[in-house]
Amino acid sequence: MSFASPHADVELPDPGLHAYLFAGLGPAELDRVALVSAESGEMLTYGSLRAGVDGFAAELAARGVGPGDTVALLCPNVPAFAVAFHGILPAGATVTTVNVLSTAAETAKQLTDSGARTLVTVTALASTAGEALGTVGLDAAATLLLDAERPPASAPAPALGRFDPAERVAVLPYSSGTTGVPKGVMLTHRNLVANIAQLAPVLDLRSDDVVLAVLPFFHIYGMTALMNSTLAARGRIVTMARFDLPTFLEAVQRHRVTYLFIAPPIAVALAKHPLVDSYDLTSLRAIVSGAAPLDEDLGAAVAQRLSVPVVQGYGMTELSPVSHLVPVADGGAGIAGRRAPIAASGWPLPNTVNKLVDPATGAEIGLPVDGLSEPGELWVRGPNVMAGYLGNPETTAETLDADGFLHTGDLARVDSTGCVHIVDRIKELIKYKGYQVAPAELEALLLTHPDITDAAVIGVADAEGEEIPKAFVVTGDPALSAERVMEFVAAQVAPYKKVRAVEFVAAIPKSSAGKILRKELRSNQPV
Ligand code: 4UV
Repeated sequence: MSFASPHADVELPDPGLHAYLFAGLGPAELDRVALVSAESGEMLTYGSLRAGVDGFAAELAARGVGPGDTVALLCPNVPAFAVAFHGILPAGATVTTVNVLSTAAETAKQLTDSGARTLVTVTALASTAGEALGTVGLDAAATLLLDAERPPASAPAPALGRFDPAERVAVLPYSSGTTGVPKGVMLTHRNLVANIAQLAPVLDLRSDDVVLAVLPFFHIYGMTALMNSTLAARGRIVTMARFDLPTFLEAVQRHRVTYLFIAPPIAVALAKHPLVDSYDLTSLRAIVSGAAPLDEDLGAAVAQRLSVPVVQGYGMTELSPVSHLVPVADGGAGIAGRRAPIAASGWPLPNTVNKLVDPATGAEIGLPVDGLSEPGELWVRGPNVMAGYLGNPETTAETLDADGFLHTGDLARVDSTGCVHIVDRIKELIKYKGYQVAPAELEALLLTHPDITDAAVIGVADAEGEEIPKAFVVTGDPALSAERVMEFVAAQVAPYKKVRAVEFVAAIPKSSAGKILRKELRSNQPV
């Protein structure tokens, strides 16, 4: 039995993302601040943002970039990110956002897979960008530098021919999904616009809100929830290029921030760090946590210390990304008189339908009369479900079924009102501080070590309960130490992908088809 969102459907806007956000800007909105950097104070009004976006689109068009092309964006959270991101779309192209922590080799891999021939970046990342371009046979001419000093160009945007927002891919973020290495997730203009519209009544962002944007815009959470939803509401975004607690607290105080989007590691700092008491954080009215499970006691400690409601949202790159949220309106008061516990991920967003399916039997699990249901895999259908994985029809078919349901690979329980509690992950994916780590990528890398004959990687909890990647390694060399294995990986991957624990084993448990039996590895871990 499927269950629908308890919210009334919202109207799904027709236009592409650029027109949806910028076409209706009224004269009174042009002088409002859209983005301001917490670090440099650099600022863009809605008027200068739109002018910059149009000028950037014109510049790309003059370089020959147009429909069918993909442009890579390697940029931290600075106001110019929005200029580049939204400038690529009216040029008719697709944006593939690259994690700023990526090594040159990882960036090159994404350039190759996505087919991007142009890379937009900032001076600070130009050397990684240059190395990556060199690897794929492109030279510096393929780079477009976005500098704070660069005045927004004032050229009019290129005339965009008619296009179908439900067909044209707007962004191509990378996600490993339920299995394997990272893949390009094709999100259309319609997907992104729909998710902003579905979120609007539930997020309750207003034009007088000030949102602190420390979660990266290159990840779909930052892109849709922080950047695009705030722009749609005509609110103000305070950008932070990286998390550091004093700058974060100072920014909340100085900019009178009202709304925070966080991932659980930031909740730990807000609940526990003594520095929090030294700042005036009374401007805050809402905190949304997502990207990984938030512990009930931890969330409650943040809510109590800051006197601000803390609610969870649940999302996945393949869902543009949000499918569930505890409504922020009414201070998280809930639905149908039911206040969700902080540990709950919330109710399905408007215009979506869910199913809960027993992964062993395929049987559907219905809503319980009271309490929580049995656990099942969460399936989601709605206008925010991706078009598919780029160049990967088989994996697309395994994830997205013929009825339009996306199989999330997450195990959930649900209450009688349809409020979802994520209880476990049945897919391979590991989350380190909210960042995706694909075991298949680390396993392939470990196998390139001359002394490693077999390897498997799973997520385990460290002493603080934080999920970390752990490698199981088979070697014939008794001198190979855990440290050497960790150093070998660390030298070749972005820091969040490091292997942080190693166990030497005689053999990796595998099925008769040669698939790693991760469940078996997991069940041998101390809890
Ligand atoms: O693909 P991804 O990296 O995507 C995300 C997106 C999270 C968002 C986005 C917007 C929001 O407003 C919001 O609240 C959350 O993380 O990783 C997808 C996987 O991350 C885990 C789960 O395993 C997904 O399949 N995950 C995401 N949110 C939660 C979560 C959560 N609230 N609780 C437990 N696991």
